Amino acid sequence: MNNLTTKQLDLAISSDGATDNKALAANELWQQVYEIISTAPVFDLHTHLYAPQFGELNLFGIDELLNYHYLIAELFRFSTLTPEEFWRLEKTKQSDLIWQTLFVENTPLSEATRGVIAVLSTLGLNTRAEDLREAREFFAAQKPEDYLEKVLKISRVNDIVMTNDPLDESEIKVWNGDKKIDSRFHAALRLDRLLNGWAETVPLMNKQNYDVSANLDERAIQETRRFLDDWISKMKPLYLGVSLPDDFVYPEKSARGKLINEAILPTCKAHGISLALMIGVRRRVNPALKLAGDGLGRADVSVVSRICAENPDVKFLVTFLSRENQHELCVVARKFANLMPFGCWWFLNNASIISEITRERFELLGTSFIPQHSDARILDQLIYKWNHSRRLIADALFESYQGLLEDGRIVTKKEIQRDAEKLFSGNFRNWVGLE
Ligand code: HDL
Ligand code: ZN
Repeated sequence: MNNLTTKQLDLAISSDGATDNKALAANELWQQVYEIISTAPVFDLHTHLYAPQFGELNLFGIDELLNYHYLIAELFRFSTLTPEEFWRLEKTKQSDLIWQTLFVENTPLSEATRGVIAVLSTLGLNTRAEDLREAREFFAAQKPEDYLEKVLKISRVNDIVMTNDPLDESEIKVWNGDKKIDSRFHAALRLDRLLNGWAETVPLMNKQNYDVSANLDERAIQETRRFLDDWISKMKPLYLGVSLPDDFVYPEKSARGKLINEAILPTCKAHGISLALMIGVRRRVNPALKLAGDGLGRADVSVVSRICAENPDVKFLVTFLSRENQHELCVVARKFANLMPFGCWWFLNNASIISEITRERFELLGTSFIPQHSDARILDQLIYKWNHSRRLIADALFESYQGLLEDGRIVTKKEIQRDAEKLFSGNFRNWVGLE
């Protein structure tokens, strides 16, 4: 515990009369940290949410919550139903089965099942309901625009970054339409199909009148850059993003490697836009589970060293999917100021791992990282994803402050507020050039 002598502690506490600068003794320190972290406005830098203007892409409510692909994967841990039989059910029957199996017949202990419980409880709904009647009535009565305000108020999320695919027909319609998109929703231009599936992407780009061909010649590179320029001016994305497999290498003798070097990185430099690398996903390890069928693999973190070293004028947001890559990511971030580690992504978004990752980040990076993003796919998830993460980040930050106190320096309320602002919004805003 605190080995400051009482004299040092008295001195520390009385060191500065002004309330916000008053030293905080250990016991009141936790209260302050928890209060400040719980209310810090969030800039959620990576989600799959959509502004209301995107219509049916904007998901909320109990049937969407229960059909979250995390829960579909967990259903098959307990149910004898085959994926093929499950996919033949209509959505409400799927959610009935998921509720019955994971929440009634079994105890909801996983992060994803507890998340649904947290949402229902926060909204005053019965978390031990035998069926979904009450929940369905509640959500059916919600006006989407009012419900959005309610969720943003509860979760204290002020800004949301979407994941936008310039090759998706339903998105293209919105971007080419005249609806003004809610300014709290920001675009991120997602490059997965372009970089990880060039052959299938060529006809989609041709359909948008970009003269590209499978053999990726000079013309194709030029036209890809024009495609990116056009979509950047249309979406005004805060960053370009791509998820990459665990065996991604850089440089790479492949269509992806050529596109990254000759189209993506020059575009980032020309527009001064950050590139988000999300590394370690193994897509479709079980295709029968569809979106729930992706897995992970431990990646080679040296690819990030190389890409940061060779592109000092590009700013990289980086996250890895494997727990085993996290410490290495912290060390690489210490070597490159153009690298900003972010989030506890996907299979890492669990209490035990968030706790570990956040502590090693404070130890190696101070507050120069972005601790979390929600990855929410359904609006209501903001309620639990941020509540869970705030508590865990507060614990880790409190422990760091305690260590500082034991080493002989007090921390003030103003400093806690400054740190919380950086961690939950300021570091990201600064990174992408927002005021
Ligand atoms: O590639 C990604 O952005 C991942 O987050 C996937 O969308 C994944 O399916 C997911 O939702 N993770 O939380
Ligand atoms: Zn995601």
